Amino acid sequence: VTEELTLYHFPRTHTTRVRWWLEQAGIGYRSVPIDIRRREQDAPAFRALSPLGRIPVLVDRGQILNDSLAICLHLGFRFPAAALSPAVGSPQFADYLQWLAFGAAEANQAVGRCFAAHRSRHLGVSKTNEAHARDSFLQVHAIFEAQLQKTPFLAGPTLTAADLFNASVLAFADSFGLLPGAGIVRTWLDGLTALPSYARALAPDAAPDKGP
Ligand SMILES: N[C@@H](CCC(=O)N[C@@H](CS)C(=O)NCC(=O)O)C(=O)O
Repeated sequence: VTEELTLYHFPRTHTTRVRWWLEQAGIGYRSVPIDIRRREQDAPAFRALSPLGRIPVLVDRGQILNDSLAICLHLGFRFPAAALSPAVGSPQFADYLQWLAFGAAEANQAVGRCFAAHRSRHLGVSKTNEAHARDSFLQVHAIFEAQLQKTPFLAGPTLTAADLFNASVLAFADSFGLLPGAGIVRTWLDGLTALPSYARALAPDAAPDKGP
């Protein structure tokens, strides 16, 4: 385990994108589950790390990072040998930044709006709101389809953290039936979620240091 890294996380949240990064790269970390259903994020000690009480948080040699996009970018610079981040300044690096930002903002927001509508269905959310949310997701989905028709991975010929990040968002969309069942996005997502690192990232308390 890399004792320098501590990850505060919980399965099936924004944490997955970060844990997937570490698991795919084979980098050990101290793992601290924060059960947000039990509101463990409200503990003063945790609020000191994340004032809004949000996960994930990564503490790296005392440096606190409390946003999943910032953490993924940081890890790319910190562990270049993991090769999940293209060479800085290359055209692929620009694509990688573009797709990471797209995942953190546009895709995340579209899926989040659909999830909110889905979850409050029984409360009588207006059909118009739900349809609007679905439309914005379908636009985002079409952008992924178009890109993956051009390149095998979002930022070009090789897997990058932009794939893991966006696949986490889309796997969440899939978990409540939002993702279309066919298409190139589905094939790309199925390939990524079949990676052993994905199962490890979702395990209730991944402890890569424990060994067999
Ligand atoms: N910008 C943050 C947002 C993180 C976020 O929304 N985390 C949610 C779980 S997916 C959370 O911690 N919710 C608990 C709360 O807000 O009390 C990131 O992506 O890291």
